Amino acid sequence: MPETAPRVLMQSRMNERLKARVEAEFPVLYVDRLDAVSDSDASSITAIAGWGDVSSALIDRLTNLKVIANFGVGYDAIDAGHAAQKGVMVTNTPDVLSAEVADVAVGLLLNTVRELPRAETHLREGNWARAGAYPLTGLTLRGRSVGIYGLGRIGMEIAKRLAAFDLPVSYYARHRKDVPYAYEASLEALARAVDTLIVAVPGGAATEKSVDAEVLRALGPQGVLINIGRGTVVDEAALIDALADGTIAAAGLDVFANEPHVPQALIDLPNASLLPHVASASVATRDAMADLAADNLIAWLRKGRALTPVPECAHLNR
Ligand code: 8YV
Repeated sequence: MPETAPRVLMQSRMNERLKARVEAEFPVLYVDRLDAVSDSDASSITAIAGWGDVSSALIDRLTNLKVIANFGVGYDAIDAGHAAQKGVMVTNTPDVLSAEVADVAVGLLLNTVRELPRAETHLREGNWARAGAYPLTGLTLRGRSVGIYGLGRIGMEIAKRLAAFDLPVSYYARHRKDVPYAYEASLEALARAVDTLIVAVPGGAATEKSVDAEVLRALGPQGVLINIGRGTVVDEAALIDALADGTIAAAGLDVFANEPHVPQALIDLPNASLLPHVASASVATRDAMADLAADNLIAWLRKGRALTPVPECAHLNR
């Protein structure tokens, strides 16, 4: 049987550079959602680029699929285990965004404890001249001890930055690492040991709602939660309760359980600092992510070798 000619499936709302890079090499079929691909088109698709849910059912429908080049480091929306079983390569974009995301994690922490966005609103709305200085913030970064949940590439970059802020850092991850930071054997133990918890783990079943009511209680009334990982990691309902009743002091969130929908209860809380999933969203970093996703896709389709396969698929590399 002749090889199916490459044809790439992509969501139409996608990074322009990634679109341009892929279009320069292969025909592209744009869809609103990946699972909206019609049965008649399904067998012509050899690659998926960008992001979107890729379930085992979708992988099975795309009978000639060879590669899924994810535009992002987190690939919890893709059933990579199923892809690997079927010999379908999955790639992601590690490293190129780590420093950018870590910068935003620290910025979000400062925004949360020092209320910088609210202070700016105070100025912009004329309240400084009219009503006087912005109130002193009840919280400060000084004297805090920080726990990082997930010490991968992004977690390490965050830890490096916090050291420059003279803050003690400890961590919890599945495995202890050879790093100069204190290790706690469980997430709850980490929350108990610190007053500032930064979530930098991937999403997916293994971490779903792992930051729950008990972990928030362990963090305590001076506690600050920062999440730049995935919204699914935090039990959002428990967090809303904890912020409302003083179980913890404040939270800074760049990611949410059901993006782009953010619960109104969270928006209404004055002690929540909220960003619309922007940690990697600079032109320079998104360009680097687009190039790495495109290079992965091209390398796999043309040479059978991916640059940054996800661990589940690393063995497929020639
Ligand atoms: C992007 C991300 O927002 O890399 C990730 O896992 O969450 C972000 O950098 C996402 O990939 C959408 O483009």
